[in-house]
Amino acid sequence: MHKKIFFRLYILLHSRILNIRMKKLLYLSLSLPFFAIAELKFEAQLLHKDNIESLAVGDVDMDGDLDVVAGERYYLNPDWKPIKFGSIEPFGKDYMKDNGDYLYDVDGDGDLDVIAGQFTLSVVLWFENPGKEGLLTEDLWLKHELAETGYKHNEIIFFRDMDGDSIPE
Ligand SMILES: [Ca+2]
Ligand SMILES: [Ca+2]
Ligand SMILES: [Ca+2]
Ligand SMILES: [Ca+2]
Repeated sequence: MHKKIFFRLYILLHSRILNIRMKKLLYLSLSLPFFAIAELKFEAQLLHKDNIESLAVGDVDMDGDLDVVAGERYYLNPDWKPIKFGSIEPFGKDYMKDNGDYLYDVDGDGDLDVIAGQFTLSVVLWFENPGKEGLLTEDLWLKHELAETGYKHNEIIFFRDMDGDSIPE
């Protein structure tokens, strides 16, 4: 299948139907993504092993690249070392009380904080990002209560714009 597409593309690029500019445009818009997709391969790598079921991706240290947050720890790109920023109680033998993480600048100071839902606690918590300099100490982040749900069994947490004002709830 790929050979057929490649052959047709090759014919079109070498035909007189298209002028040079159109050929260049076609080459850039079609062939590069085609080769990129054909070569795209993923390799799984272990960052850390625990019972957390949540994960969020964002630029935690504001250095321009994407980092990972999962449960009690964050992992900064590019060394991905696990750094503990909060404590989460276990829930049963195989779970922890955290049931969903989202990165959002809760306090509006420019850095991404962590919003964390809880299985058996009625609160939604948020952890305050100490900022680029503060992250260097690798201390635990300040924990705050974001919302009281009134329920002691919350299966999952979603962070979506419910009323269309571009601000998630
Ligand atoms: Ca980063
Ligand atoms: Ca913030
Ligand atoms: Ca902050
Ligand atoms: Ca909203």
